[in-house]
Amino acid sequence: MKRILPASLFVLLAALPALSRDEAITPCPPLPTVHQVAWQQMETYAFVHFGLNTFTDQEWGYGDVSPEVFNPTALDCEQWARTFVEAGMKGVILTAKHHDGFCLWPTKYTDYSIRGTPYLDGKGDIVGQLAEACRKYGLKLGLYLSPWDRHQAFYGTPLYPEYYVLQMEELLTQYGELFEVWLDGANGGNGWYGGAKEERKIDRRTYYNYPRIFSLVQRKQPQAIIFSDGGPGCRWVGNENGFAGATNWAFLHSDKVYPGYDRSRELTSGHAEGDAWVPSECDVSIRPGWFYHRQEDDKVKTVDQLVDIYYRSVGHNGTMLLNFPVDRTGRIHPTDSLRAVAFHKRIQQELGQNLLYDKKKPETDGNFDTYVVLRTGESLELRLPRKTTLNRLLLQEYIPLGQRAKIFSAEYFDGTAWQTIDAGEETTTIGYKRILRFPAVRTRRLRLNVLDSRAPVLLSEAAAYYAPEAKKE
Ligand code: FUL
Repeated sequence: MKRILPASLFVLLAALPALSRDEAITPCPPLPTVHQVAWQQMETYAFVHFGLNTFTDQEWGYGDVSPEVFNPTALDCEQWARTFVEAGMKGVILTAKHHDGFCLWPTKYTDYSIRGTPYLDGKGDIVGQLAEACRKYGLKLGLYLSPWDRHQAFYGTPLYPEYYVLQMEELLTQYGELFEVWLDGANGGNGWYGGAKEERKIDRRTYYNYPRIFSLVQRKQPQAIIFSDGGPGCRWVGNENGFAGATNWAFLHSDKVYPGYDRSRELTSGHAEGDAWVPSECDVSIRPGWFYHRQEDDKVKTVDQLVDIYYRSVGHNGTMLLNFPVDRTGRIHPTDSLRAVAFHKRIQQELGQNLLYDKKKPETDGNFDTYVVLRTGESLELRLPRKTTLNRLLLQEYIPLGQRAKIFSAEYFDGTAWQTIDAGEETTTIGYKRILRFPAVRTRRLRLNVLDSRAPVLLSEAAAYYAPEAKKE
């Protein structure tokens, strides 16, 4: 075991030819970009599904609904932004266009947009309004542009990918900085298609010319993370419940997964031997549906459910993308916003104070950039100032140099012997963040054992907490 302080200094020293590079800090590929690390550190951010479906009570509009139905009476993007900030979220991704093809911004390329609605006499721009609210409240903005379009007559022909790339360019150039671009995997099938009302099949791998889309995003918004089933920036986690696997690699085999990939179960844990850094994003809606339905007003997820999702997304080396179905007034329903804020308060209570905090030790100083090096077979003892009751253990690897831990165990000393902490799930990967929940133990000593790893583990943070028993709602 070796203590390293601080990581950035060592990287600098390692670059000097006179000094031999420390074996432990040799990067272990695949590696994230600086943008992927910054994205992962956001941890939780919001999703908004809003559009014609909101007014027709649908989840997947067919593409035939008149924009006239879209008329929110009290639309307020600042109310959304305030809710997200109070819920501890760092950004928001909006469905600029869902599968029905309706556009929430005044695109030049179709009339099937906000311009055709009674809202502000067709002069509105909801992407623009949200971008402004985000700037005001310090949130990052991301946009969802559905590849599948059930409205356009030319969907399925060579023209549509040209239309799609032009729309993408509008979104990438008119609304300031974007942190994420969301490319949904659902596509091809029946739709209105300009009145043809038929089934259209496309080749999900080749039809949209994704390499061109990716390089456009890269050119116009180099910091934006591209989401799809297979990345390249981040990947779908393989379910819409918000859960990543306890074993969760930030890697994929780059040539294998593409938008619309149907072996989704692989995405829950990633590919242990993958060659590309494509971390998981866990998307889930605060209600059963993605769009607003009044009959779901009493089906908003409870604080307990949201907290569980947090531990199984952020606590499983993923990010948590929580969807808010904006209602017909154009606001987030009060039940949803109160729940989200209460969820954040609970997480702050549970993970508020690191009982191991010691500013002299790189693994407990609260600084992500300092770490301790642990080789396979090595252990790290973590001492508490006094006998303390604990039921959470949080671990972080210094991922800029790779994800390394393959199997670990955590133990506590009961006064006589070391006992294994039983988190009720496998203790395999750590990654950017791993949080174990376990029945309370009372101890002065904890121990982390690295049982197998791809390279020495760079343990950036270890934190222990006592989360008070949650009251049932
Ligand atoms: C899915 C879509 O089909 C849903 O409507 C929703 O947008 C969800 C986030 O992704 O693939």
